[in-house]
Amino acid sequence: MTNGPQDVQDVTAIETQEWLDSLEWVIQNGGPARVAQLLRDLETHARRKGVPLDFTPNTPYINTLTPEQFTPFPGSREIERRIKSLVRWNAMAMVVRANKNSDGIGGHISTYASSATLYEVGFNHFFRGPDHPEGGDLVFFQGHASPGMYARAFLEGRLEPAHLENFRRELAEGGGLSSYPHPWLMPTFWQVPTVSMGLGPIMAIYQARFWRYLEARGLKTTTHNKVWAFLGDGETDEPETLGAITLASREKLDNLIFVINCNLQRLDGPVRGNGSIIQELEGVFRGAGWNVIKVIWGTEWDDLLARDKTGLLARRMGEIVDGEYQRLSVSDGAYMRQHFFGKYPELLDLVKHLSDDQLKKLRLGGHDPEKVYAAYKAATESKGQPTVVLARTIKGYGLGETGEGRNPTHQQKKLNEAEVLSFRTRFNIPLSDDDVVKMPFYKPADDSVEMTYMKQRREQLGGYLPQRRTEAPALTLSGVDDVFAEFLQGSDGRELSTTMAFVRMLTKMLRDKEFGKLVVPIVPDEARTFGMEALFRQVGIYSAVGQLYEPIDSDQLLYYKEAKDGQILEEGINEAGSMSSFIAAGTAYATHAINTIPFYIYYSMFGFQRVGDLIWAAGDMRARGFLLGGTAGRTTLNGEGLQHQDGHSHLIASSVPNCIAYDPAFAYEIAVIIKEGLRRMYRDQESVFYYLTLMNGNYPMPPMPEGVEEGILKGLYRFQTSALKKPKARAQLLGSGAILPEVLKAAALLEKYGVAADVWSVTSYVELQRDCLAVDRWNLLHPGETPRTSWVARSLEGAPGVVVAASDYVKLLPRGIDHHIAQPFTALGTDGFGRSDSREALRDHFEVDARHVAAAALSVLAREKQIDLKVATAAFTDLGIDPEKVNPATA
Ligand SMILES: Cc1ncc(C[n+]2csc(CCOP(=O)(O)OP(=O)(O)O)c2C)c(N)n1
Ligand SMILES: [Mg+2]
Repeated sequence: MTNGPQDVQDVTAIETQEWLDSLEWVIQNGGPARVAQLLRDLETHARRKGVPLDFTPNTPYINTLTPEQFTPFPGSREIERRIKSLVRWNAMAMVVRANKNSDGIGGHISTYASSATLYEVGFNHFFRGPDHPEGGDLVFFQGHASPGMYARAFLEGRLEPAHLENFRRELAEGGGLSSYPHPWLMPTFWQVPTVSMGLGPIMAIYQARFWRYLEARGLKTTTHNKVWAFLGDGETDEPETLGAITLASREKLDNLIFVINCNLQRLDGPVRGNGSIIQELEGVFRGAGWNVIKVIWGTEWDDLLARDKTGLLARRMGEIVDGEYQRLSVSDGAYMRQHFFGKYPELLDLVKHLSDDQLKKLRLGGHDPEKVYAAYKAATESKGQPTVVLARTIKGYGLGETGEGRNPTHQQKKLNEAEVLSFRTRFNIPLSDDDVVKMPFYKPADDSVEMTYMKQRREQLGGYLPQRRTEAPALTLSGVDDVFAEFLQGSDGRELSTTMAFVRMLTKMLRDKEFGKLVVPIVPDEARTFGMEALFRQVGIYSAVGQLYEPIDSDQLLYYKEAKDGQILEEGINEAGSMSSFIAAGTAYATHAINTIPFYIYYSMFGFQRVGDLIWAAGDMRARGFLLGGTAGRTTLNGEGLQHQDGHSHLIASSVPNCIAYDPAFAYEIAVIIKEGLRRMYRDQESVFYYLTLMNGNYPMPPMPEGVEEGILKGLYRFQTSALKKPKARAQLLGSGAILPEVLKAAALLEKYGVAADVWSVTSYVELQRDCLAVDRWNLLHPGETPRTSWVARSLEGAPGVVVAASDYVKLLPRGIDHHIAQPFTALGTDGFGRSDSREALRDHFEVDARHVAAAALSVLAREKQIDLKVATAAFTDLGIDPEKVNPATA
């Protein structure tokens, strides 16, 4: 008997077949759970015997759901196809017309062209509107697919042709449509801004988690509602897109569905020309614990896969890289036969009964409503896991030779006559050759089958989407004066920081009968930094599962308490996630008609500059709430150095139009500001949000002087008037935040040189500057009328002497108001990278300590000849000011 290679092959084949037969027997008799268990046991056994097994998070490059697992499509395929074609037409016409009317105005055709089926199946069967008896869903639409949403809203009768005509021309007469989803610009339409890639996905994850929080806290039942996030495959390269996906699985967010439009292309070219974005994403999401549903192939492929007994077709499908798929998806049947099936004779055989034309018509999964329907159905029924649907589509689907699947298709804004005609024919739009080239918007009669069907579907699903409502009842805030009263009294000489004062306020707010339960404290692993650990015990940290362990500090009063109804969102070291929670909580008044009040406290340096784009999105989304930049100030945060000491967040804050920013120095200022913020946002329902910097320098908190509330809110008031008798000269010192105590010391120093200095507290350069700019503008537009004056100018009018401003922020902040200060003026600030050192050393380095403030006043007074130059130079020596010192701005 020989034992040659052929025999080995035969034996291997027989052995394989025996194993497969056994498995088949278990599949038939034991069911899927038993099969899975058996395979796990086999794997464990092999590993224990030291067999190295490859780790693969991937499944073959075929649909996740088998044809048997498909639920029959419940709608009318034919009517839905016609509706979809009409949406496609109007979306395309809108962009093309806009660019004809106004060359270069932009817009996107190819993204929606690739995702029309993904959206239409959602609209007709899944997305729940706000009037659904079980509540509505929230859909994050892919930003540059907006033409499709507008086109649908037009067919639904929610937008007029004039709106579509003015796509991207919002300033046109009668208004227009914003390029992308912007609730700020279209506050009754768009709910979430999505076009900054990556922000939609991360916001969606935290949104879904916040819904759980609302339910756990007894504020709203959200059990039946879903958060849908539509994103591009290119968009998944943004770290924000994938950076928080493990939170979704850890929290078992089965109320969250991602739909990734895998058209394999981004703006410049293929997302993964030399690889497979679908397989890559499958691995990432499965590895992170998500339910992954791949929708790659359309129904036409089912028969081929069923007849492919050896798995060769599935193998071939997995061999091809995306760059080649991009070509295959738009090539003709002959090319497919040769290049796709032709690799293996068996596969050629498999498709020999199909003509080239039939091969060309083998659809992809994302363009097949039945496949998409089945995927969404499975996604909505997922238990205990979030779901991602990876749907394969063709970018620019239906746009003809120059658009479909081509690399420049993302930027395509125009179609030539032949392309328009063929689009019309392909999608069966009832327009004649003559009409069609004029690209009219087209809407069938209201009582047509399509319009009736469309409306009925939306009625049954609870109304139109997107649709933004603001029905949250206003809060009365009747107890708010009591909450804050104690902070107006001062601390009786006791030294404390503004952070401590704020935390005490937060503690009191949490106890308020009306709004205490609505307060949402958010921290990114910094609660101890801010002295907030007492709140752990008091209100608990939210955890979907409660506390499954006995905390190590359980014997202590202030232990780390996690609870199902915990109120604090402890986000871990994750400013982007925390900001997404802030947005979810800050917009719940619109999403859920609940006025939750977020207080997000973080290291101020990791706010505006780190997650500035999310803060911008919060502004766009009309979020309300309080951002608290803790450990703020370039010189006030002892020792931390260049990466932690913030001297510019207020500058960036000033660029967000509805962000009201304060740099308060005293507890009573914070009390007045937060009280006003609560009133404006939750009683008067204004779409603004607040930013306050908080410091950890300790000093006594004075009682509030009479009549300063208006000044605190406007940004400037006189805190102290000099009592110096017969002064030689006078100065007005403006101090803010942590530097105000230095300025008070400077005022005392100046008296020694015969200068009487009044001290002003500047709570907000941002607000002062906005007022100045508004006044400037009015005066410009009304040259013939009595000029208006700003709060700064009115406040400082007649105040004698020179003005010196000092803050722990860059000089540009006070410089933003200097044209409204009539007196000689100079600004001190903390421009430059800084150093790790003590507060004292840093304030010397940046020239913002009491000595430098006093010296600056004397310098300006000398230059203005209000004091003798000798007095100033002597003072420089006295105070130890080195005029040749290194410039901190460039050091
Ligand atoms: C943060 C950010 N960077 C860049 C862009 C510009 N941009 C808009 S769409 C796009 C390509 C999108 O590709 P993909 O996510 O695959 O979406 P598709 O259009 O293919 O569906 C780019 C780069 C943006 N909007 N946001
Ligand atoms: Mg793409």
